[in-house]
Amino acid sequence: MKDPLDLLDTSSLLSEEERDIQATVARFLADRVRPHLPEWFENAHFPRELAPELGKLGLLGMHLEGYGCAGVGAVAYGMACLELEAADSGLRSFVSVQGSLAMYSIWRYGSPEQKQQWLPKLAAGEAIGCFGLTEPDFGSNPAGMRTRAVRDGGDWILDGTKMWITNGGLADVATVWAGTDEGVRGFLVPRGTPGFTTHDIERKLSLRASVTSELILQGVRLPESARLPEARGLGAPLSCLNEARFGIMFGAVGAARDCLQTALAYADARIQFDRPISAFQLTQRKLADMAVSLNTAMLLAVHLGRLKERGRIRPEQISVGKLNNVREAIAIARECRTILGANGVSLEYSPLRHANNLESVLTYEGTSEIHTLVIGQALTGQSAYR
Ligand code: TGC
Ligand code: FAD
Repeated sequence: MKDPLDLLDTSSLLSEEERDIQATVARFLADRVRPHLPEWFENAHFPRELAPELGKLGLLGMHLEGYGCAGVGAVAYGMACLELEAADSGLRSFVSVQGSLAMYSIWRYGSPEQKQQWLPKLAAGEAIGCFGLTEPDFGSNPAGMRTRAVRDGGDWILDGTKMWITNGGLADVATVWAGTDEGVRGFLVPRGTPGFTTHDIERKLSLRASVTSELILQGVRLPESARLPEARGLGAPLSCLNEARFGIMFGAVGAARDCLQTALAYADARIQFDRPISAFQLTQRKLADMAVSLNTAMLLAVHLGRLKERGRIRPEQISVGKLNNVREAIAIARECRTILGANGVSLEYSPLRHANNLESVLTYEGTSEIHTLVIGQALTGQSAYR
């Protein structure tokens, strides 16, 4: 059946394989996840047992080649993110952090032994990874990080704190970025390493169905074999962010689509002044404006996905996608909430849950201000961060 929200037939831009992947993910979520989302959100619960199921579906590190990863194209990966975030941003975040940050950092910068040790388990969801870049005093400006790694004979000693780390409290292995005398370096810190503890952040109003933690490193001794040998400088963690930001650009479209589907159905069923509220011009204006934004966000995502598949995407183009699509998605989620009236503030309906989640998405992986400045720098040649 034709989807009325796909005004521009954007689905015709997808291959059969991409549509199949999208449909498989959507079916899994409908059966296994959607019925539980309000409860998970309310109880601030991420079901760890989902990890092997996501692994079995091939969703963990799905755009990476080898080591049990599915090796699909960028748009197929994006469509999986879209469906995951149509359910809940917390779920997409789990998959993004596992595949695009934790696994990608090892896949791109790890030694053959590190790849063999971690990637197959992470791809299967038998192990969970996290990625620690942000610190309490350094979020948008990771160059200032205080976490230090100092050589001690053949070993390294790490000290510092990472903050707001998705999957931190669940992770079997953390990719931790630290300053050294030679610049920023990455380290793999297994759970249980003496001196390494995590502390989950509570009372979040956003991304509640996701674990977010503080990582504390106090005199953590690691062998040289725990260092990611190919990662040199801040460019290494920033290159991992490109991967995750790419998935978010598609994910945000999914959250927006779910809100708009909910609002459209509600507007059709809800009668006021003896008419469905969908028959009022003011409601139709909201719906039409949102459908235009949704479709243009989707076009942008697919276009950038095709550039990525050709190996031609640039960081500032990913910033355009992340900035636009998250900004549009949060505006859509809030507007849909208004169409639901009082029911819009209930967890029985998804728009306000999505809007609250998107507050985090607007901030993490580079705030909207940082992406604006990335684009500004690409336009003018001038860096305005400092
Ligand atoms: P700058 O001097 O511009 O760059 C330092 C080096 O990095 C290179 N570089 C990049 N390389 C690859 N991809 C990119 N996007 C890159 N951006 C910069 C650059 O060429 C340079 O290389 P080299 O060889 O010359 O040393 O760095 P800066 O200190 O001026 O900062 C630039 C800025 C502000 C854009 C950057 O710091 C930034 O992106 N800040 C935002 C931080 C951020 O996004 N943190 C996210 C943490 S992870 C997370 O939020 C996970 S959320 C959970 C989920 O994903 O679901
Ligand atoms: P700040 O950098 O302090 O920014 C505060 C405000 O100042 C923002 O509006 C910002 O745009 C603005 N600002 C900062 N600098 C400038 C400037 N130069 N010009 C104009 N405005 C500026 N991090 C990880 O490393 N790993 C994770 O897995 C992870 N998961 C997260 C999960 C959640 C739920 C959240 C909320 C965050 C997560 N983060 C993670 C952290 C996230 O990346 C940071 O929150 C983000 O980079 C912003 O940093 P900050 O919160 O310290 O804000």
